[in-house]
This record gives sequence, structure tokens and C-alpha cells, in this order.
Amino acid sequence: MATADFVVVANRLPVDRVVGPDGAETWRTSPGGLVAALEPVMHQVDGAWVGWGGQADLALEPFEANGIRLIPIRLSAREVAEYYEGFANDTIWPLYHDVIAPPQYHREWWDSYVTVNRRFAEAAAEAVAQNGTVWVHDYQLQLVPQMVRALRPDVTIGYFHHIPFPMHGLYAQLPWRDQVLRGLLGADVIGFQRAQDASYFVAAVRRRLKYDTKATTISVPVDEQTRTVIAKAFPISIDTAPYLELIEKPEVQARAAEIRESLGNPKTILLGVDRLDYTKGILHRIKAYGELLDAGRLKVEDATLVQVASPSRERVDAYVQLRDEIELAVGRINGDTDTMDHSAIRYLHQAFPREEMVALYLAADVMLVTALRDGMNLVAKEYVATRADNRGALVLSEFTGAADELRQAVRVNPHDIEDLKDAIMTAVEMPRAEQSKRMRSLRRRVLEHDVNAWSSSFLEALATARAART
Ligand code: GDG
Repeated sequence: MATADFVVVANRLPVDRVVGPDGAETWRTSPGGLVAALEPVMHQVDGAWVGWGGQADLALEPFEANGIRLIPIRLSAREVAEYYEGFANDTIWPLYHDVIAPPQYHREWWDSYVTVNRRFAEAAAEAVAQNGTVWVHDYQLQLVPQMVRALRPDVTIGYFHHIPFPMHGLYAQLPWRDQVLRGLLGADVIGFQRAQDASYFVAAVRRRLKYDTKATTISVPVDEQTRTVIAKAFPISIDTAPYLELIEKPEVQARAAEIRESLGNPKTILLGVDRLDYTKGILHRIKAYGELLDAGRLKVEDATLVQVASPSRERVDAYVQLRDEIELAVGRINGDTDTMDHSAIRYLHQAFPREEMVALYLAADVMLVTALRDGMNLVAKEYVATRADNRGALVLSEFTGAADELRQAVRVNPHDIEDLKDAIMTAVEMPRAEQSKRMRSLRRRVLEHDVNAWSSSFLEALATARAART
């Protein structure tokens, strides 16, 4: 197989498998921002993408889709359960999100994580050209940088961590804490969402491995010498173009008006859009909203909360339980407060096409992003991008990466239900002029720092690292 100068390694391939009514298989580009950000890069250089096809036991040969060479990794059903649902989503995910849910530590999950990481690393090492670049993505593949380095010392390696990195006091729980640090340190550049994440990582390296560190630079001893690793923040963003196009479409605007109509034309539509995940603070938001209705600070005739909770990780216990709790809470509040014409909460456990999401953003007067912990949170940025008329208000948790950048949002500590209630009311009652002043500044930030700016700055750092090595 021909090699590629630039190889992306991510848990998922950038395409989804679609089987037509005649049984014929096609691949459709996934709608995610990562694909949008990397697609131009993949086309400029000679690129390949290593990832899982999303289905257990799917054995596929490398193939090409939309001009990108794809190298599928096969995972058995057991590996999906142990490496992906287990270690990635039930050990690392809760631990790195400040143990909002208790992480499960199982030795066989770890073993599977090592095995699968090695498979990804071997595929990347085989695919990359001499002196090429490998860019590894996210917490499912933290061991891959070191594994690729061991196989291919000629290659420049980047890693980007999409979720938070926890403070040392929590990180230290991980039974395989040193192995994971060493795995990541195989990279030349390690990117995090926030400066705080990077500094927690550097502190963990200093405390556990006793390596010398200085600000964002880590000196990793190799034989008698040292190798420099950069660990710093590269806040990710959205591909703004499709959002700016969709908000101009008459049918999307008409749909936004139709949504408002179908909710009984309330004065205020509040919106939450999240994967159904315990990190997103959906329950806290619903509780605060219910108390505002109870206390008469909001009236069911005047306000509706639309909560989209898109199905996620439905085979992990904590998610099954969370869904029950949310649905109980929504049912109670609606049961207590709905009238024949108005519903307190319109809850949708569904995934929608992007057009519908944009229509919802356009219809929403107040956007609630109240995550208890979130690497970045792209929903906040998407809402801001769609507010071309500078109207609307964003309530944003200080525990999201986005809070570092979106300073003009109504900031909130979602653990503090009283603060959450006050923040919701501040947003609901915000005068037009203030909405406009804040939104203008928020939009400037999001439109200037889009996903292309993010990938360029990361790749520049990698190029600098490569130059320093030679
Ligand atoms: C991880 C980190 C970090 C959601 N429901 C639907 C739908 N979505 C889209 C949103 C948004 C994306 O999914 C979710 O991105 P977030 O950033 O909000 O959150 P995570 O999925 O947890 O992502 C996060 C991110 O990685 C990137 O680094 O920001 O912190 O946790 O784009 O719009 N899209 C459609 N239908 C849905 O029902 N079409």
C-alpha cells in the first residue's frame, strides 16, 4: 500500500456506513466539525485517516471516500464492549470529567485498551511516509503517540485531547496513570482545550514521572538526552460556513417560525441541545427551570424549554440511569404545570438533521449550556454563530472550555441551583440593547476563531516541532 505524508488517527472514521434498501453499502461523510476541519488539509497534502467503521466485526480493506484514503480498524464485539464502552467511556470519560459519575476500573478493560491502541498505532505506522506526520485524536487513543514513536521514530506526532484533563488529585486514581502519561508523551505536541487542562497535565507529568517542565514545555529523558514535548491549549471551534449558509435559507427561517408557532407562541423559547450525557448538566437545568415555574418567576404560558437530548452511549449503565432520571423529572414538571395549550418542557430524545438544529437555534431566545464539565462545548459556539441579528442570550457554565473564550455570555455555576435560576432569569429578561452588545462580541470571537484557525494553529505548532527536531 502506498504511504501518506499526513495520517489522522481517530476512534471513528470520518464516514458513516449507509446500507440502502437494495442492501448496497455506501459511505456518507460524517457531519462532525473534525472532518470539516481536516478535510481541506487532507486534500492539500497526501492524507490518510485511520479509524473504526462504527460497527463490531466489520472487516474492511482500505478504501477511498471523497478523495480521502481511509484505513479501517476492525474491532470485535468484545473489544467494543471493553475498549470503547468500558475503558474509554466508563473509566476515562467519568474520571476526566471530575468523577461526576464514578469511574469503573477493570483490568480486562485496560488490557483491551492497550491491545486496541496498538492496532491503531500499527496501522498508522504502516500508513505514514518517511518523515511524515501523524495526528492522533482523543481519549480513546492516549497510548497511540508512544506506540507510533516506538515503531516510527522518524515521524512527527501530534495529539489533541477533546475532553478535559483532570487535576492531579483525581487523575492519581487511575491505576494505569503512569502508562497513560507515557503514552501521551510520545507526541511532539499535545493539544488541550483550555490552558487549565494543559497545566494539569504538565503538573501530573512533573509529579508522577519527575520530568523537568517549564510552562508548556516538558523535557522527556531519552537515553542520555532529552526530547522536548509541548503541551498547551488549542481551543477547538466550529466550521462556521454551513451555519452561516443555513440561517440565510428561507425554508430554515420558515421552520424556525413554525417551531415557535407549534409551541403556542410563547414570549420566550429556551433551548438546551446536548448528547444525553451526565456531564451536560441536563438534570440541574431542568430542576432550576422547574423551581422557577413553581415560584411563579416564569409562567408556562410565557416560556417553553425545548430540550433536545440526543441518544448517546445507550449501552453504558450510567447513561441508561440518567435517561430515566431526566424523563422522570420532565414528566413531573410537565404533569404539574402544563396546560392544554402550553407545555413547560418539550423534551426530545432524538437526533435531528443539522437544518432542524439551526431552525431551533434561530427560534431560541435563550440558549442554556449548563454542563458540569465539558472540554469545549460546540453547541454554545453554534448558537452564537447563528445569531446574525445579534439577538438572543447565552447562559454558559464556567466549567466548559468555551467559557474561557465566550466572556460575554451569562456565566453560571450549574452546581448552584440558585445561581442557575438567577442566570436563566437574567437571560430571559435581558434588554435588547444588552443582548445585542454581548452577542456582537461573542460572534466576533466565534467567527474569527473558527475550526480552520484551530487546525492551522495546531499544525503550525507541529511544523515548528518538526523543524526543531531536524
Ligand atoms: C466532545 C467534547 C468538545 C448534538 N445533537 C445533535 C447534533 N449534535 C451536535 C452538536 C455539536 C455536537 O453534536 C456536540 O458537540 P459538543 O462540543 O457540544 O459535545 P461532545 O459531543 O461531548 O464533544 C466537547 C467536542 O468533543 C469537540 O472537541 O467541544 O467538550 O465533550 O456539534 O450540534 N447534531 C445534529 N443532530 C443532533 O440531534 N445534527
